Amino acid sequence: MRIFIVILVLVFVSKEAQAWGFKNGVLHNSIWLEQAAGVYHRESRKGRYQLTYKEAKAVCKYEGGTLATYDQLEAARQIGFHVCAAGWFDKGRVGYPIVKAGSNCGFGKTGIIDYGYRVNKSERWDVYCYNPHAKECGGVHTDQQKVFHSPGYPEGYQDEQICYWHIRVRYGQRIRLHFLDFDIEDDTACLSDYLEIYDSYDDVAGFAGRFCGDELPEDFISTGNVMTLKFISDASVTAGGFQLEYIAVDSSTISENYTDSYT
Ligand SMILES: [Ca+2]
Repeated sequence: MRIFIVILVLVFVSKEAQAWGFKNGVLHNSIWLEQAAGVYHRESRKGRYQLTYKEAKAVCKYEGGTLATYDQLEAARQIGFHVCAAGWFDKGRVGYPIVKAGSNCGFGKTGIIDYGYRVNKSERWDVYCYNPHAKECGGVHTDQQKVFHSPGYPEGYQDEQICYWHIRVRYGQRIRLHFLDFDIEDDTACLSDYLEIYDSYDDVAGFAGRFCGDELPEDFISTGNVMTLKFISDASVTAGGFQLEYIAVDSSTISENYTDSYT
């Protein structure tokens, strides 16, 4: 019986690891930003390998960037940009940057793993964009505790922002979110600008709330060790933005009493 349970746990853990897409110590998910020297990797919101060349170009353009060139991708790789996912880059070429050789990625080689110029531009891959002036927006947080804020804070945020913050703490811990300041363009359904919380590693599952206006949202505690925050602003009217703090807490310490004493 005990062995049975151990096997169940192992199956669960390995499934979790797959869902997270860890490869060679680098995490890959549509919206986990990895950026270096202005180069970053993007998946379609639908998942991995869903972008045609035309769509890939549109993804970069939408964010004010362009497709990365081979040289830009290589420059990023030289400072540690390592992604185990093939994406379009400039001139219809496909490949990915590998820093550390691994048997399950990049055929054991390092460098730009180059699939060459694709004849069929309807093939579906990810994309590598280049935007050295990308607005500071989103990121991956793995610290035990951190304060972060909307872009430009305490100045107001800008129009047309799309930010994702991913918080990941140690396995077995949970994340407690505490808002310090909050001011987002107000409308009744939060359709214009909003901050969303997802009790999940992406914004597909685990929706936990959408917020706008200037009322501080209540503290939120994740059920697992990951959380995603998504901030969107539309084309007009901005506001002061927000600042928040998260702290990693051990699951066992969370109780009603804890909640009371923290606030
Ligand atoms: Ca707005």
